[in-house]
Amino acid sequence: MSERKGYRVAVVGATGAVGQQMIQTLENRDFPVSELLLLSSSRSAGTKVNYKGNEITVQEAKPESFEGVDIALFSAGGSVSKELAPEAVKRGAIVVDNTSAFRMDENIPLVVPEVNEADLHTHNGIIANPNCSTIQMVVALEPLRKKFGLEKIIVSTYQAVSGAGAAAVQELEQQTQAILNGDEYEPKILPVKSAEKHYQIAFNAIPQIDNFVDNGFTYEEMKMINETKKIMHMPQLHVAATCVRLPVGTGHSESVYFEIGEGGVTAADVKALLAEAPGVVLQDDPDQQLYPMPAFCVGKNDVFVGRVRKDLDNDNGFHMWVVSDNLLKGAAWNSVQIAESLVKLGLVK
Ligand code: NAP
Ligand code: 3JN
Repeated sequence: MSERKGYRVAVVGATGAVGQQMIQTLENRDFPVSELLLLSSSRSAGTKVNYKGNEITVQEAKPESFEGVDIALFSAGGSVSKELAPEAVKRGAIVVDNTSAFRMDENIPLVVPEVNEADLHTHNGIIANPNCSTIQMVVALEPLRKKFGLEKIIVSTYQAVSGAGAAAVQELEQQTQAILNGDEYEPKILPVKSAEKHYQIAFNAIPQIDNFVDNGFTYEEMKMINETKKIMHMPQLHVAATCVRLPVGTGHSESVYFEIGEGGVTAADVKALLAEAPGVVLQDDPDQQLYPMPAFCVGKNDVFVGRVRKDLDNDNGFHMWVVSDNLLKGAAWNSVQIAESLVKLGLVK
């Protein structure tokens, strides 16, 4: 990285599931931080958080908090981003926003560095970080798109509860314990806290992530569809998604069917490309029962791919299984990686 000595970095949503991972990722990557400002709502202002052996007191996020901040990583929900990200930019900060608030705004780049790092050059102060399910899928598909072209994607997700925040993780743990003990329990968070009905997640699978759009898809599914087209600059790409919540703590899995632009390509060709792809680890050996699983991806920044097969009926069609830590590559690591790219490209003032 070509960089100055350090940047004043703010993490907004510092006490949340994603915010905590952002702080840990800044530390693990040894990101050049001269000062770290941790922001949350008034509820957890005053909480102490450890960073590189020092205790930092969390403060309430306000417009003035961003005076002198160089880089602000936002992960406190869309309404907070809509209100405070422009305030941060007004004060000279560059914002990496992990919410859906600006993702589909045509003036705001939506970036996964392995796919479209160059889009960072077009930023006007805010860069959007895609949805976790989108990120891991496009990292695995991009090398194939580049070499063979890409025409169609049909994806089914198997998503971990940590994607729905710290309260959802607690709900899975407490409900599992209650069911094993034969105790009463009342689901309150999943599938969507604000929805009318809540369902048991322990020992279950819920085919609803976020609320429903009036076309029968959910918002999570529409995020995967629209964000993929924007990141790949392919408005004509055919994409369909079904998103399902599973009783897994961390690590989203995806079954991805895709059709490339040419015939005659073999599964071995696809695996050879994935073995060399940036950010991808190929784990694919049926003879050795080698394939990615979420429990073994937790804490890792990579996207793990396995079960690569050629479709039996379509010469252009392939299937693969894609797993990643949704809080890292899906959120915190992709955001910090964007910040690293901004520094590398000389785009931070
Ligand atoms: P979480 O565990 O519930 O944490 C929410 C965080 O936001 C907490 O730090 C909370 O502070 C803070 N917050 C809430 N209201 C605030 C306000 N008015 N002002 C300032 N801070 C406020 O949620 P999470 O799982 O970390 O997710 C946070 C957000 O990240 C989500 O809403 C979503 O937009 C985004 N996200 C993105 C992805 C992705 O796919 N890229 C994945 C998950 C989440 P307190 O402790 O004070 O309440
Ligand atoms: O449920 C998941 O696994 C991912 C959830 C992401 C999420 C949760 C609440 C609000 C988002 C997101 O990043 O798309 C948002 C949002 O910002 O819309």
